[in-house]
Amino acid sequence: MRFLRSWMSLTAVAVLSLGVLAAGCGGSDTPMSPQRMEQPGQLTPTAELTLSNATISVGGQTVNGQTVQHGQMQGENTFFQAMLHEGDHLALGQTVQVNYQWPGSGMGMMGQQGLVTMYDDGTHGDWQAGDGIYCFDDQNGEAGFHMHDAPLGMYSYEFYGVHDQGHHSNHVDVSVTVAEEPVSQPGELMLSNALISVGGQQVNGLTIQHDQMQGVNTFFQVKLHEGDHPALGQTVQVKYQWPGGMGMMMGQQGIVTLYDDGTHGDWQAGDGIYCLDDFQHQAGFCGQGAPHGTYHYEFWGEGAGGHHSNHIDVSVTVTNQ
Ligand SMILES: [Ca+2]
Ligand SMILES: [Ca+2]
Repeated sequence: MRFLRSWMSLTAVAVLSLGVLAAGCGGSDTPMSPQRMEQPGQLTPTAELTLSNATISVGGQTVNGQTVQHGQMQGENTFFQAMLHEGDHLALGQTVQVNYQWPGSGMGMMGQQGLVTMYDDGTHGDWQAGDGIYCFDDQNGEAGFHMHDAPLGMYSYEFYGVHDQGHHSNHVDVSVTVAEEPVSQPGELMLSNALISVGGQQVNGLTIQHDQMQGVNTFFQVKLHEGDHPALGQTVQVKYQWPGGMGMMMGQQGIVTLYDDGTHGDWQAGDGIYCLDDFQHQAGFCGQGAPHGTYHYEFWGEGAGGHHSNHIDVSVTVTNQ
């Protein structure tokens, strides 16, 4: 009996859907995309929405999944951006939303939460109207973490597209942690702000396309402190592990050195910021034969007495999708 009832209700739904479809086909005032005109028999009314490239940046630096310090963000806004597709086209005139959840200001307290909308109409910080890239420049610190009174801790963001017919895209989660500027004890080395960039774009934790950075150098940079001063004349090393290539379990691995002496791509000698411009593609992932997959990097500082700083892990994934 239960089976019969559910069968009957299924039939009713099917009849209703056919009715709606027939009405849609018959009405000359119903706007239809060219894609649907070519395939009138398809029951799917619209192509699936796909959200990609969700990024959060501050001052032009992508901070997805990173730990940032209040001091780094002075005078900058939190900027949200994502790309929306409908089938294999850019999704135009739709909506992208971001659910945000701030960290609590006290033990066990829930932080501020809410929803902001991203735009593709040239307003609210959107660079170009109608290109399928939706943006929101959060000047007032509504969802962002750049205001000086924003609490410390982890901020969670959930991006998703909403079609004007009501259905949602996939959801993409991004988190950012806001921390105090690290201070170490006198004599203790402390590493912070490890970053890997390609063509001036920070790529920590990101998935990038092999074609986008072919032949560009991978750039490594990190800050080393000792107490509350920059740590000068020390050594910073990065251990790298490439993904395995075709049929290989383990990829190439090794150690490279970062410099604070104005050589090897270091912008300024003796400022405690250690760099390496990897133009030989020794550790980086931009060389022609660099395999696809996830590259792992472990940064640490070494003092004259051989003692190590904290270690920082950064990964970057390369695809050809
Ligand atoms: Ca746009
Ligand atoms: Ca330097």
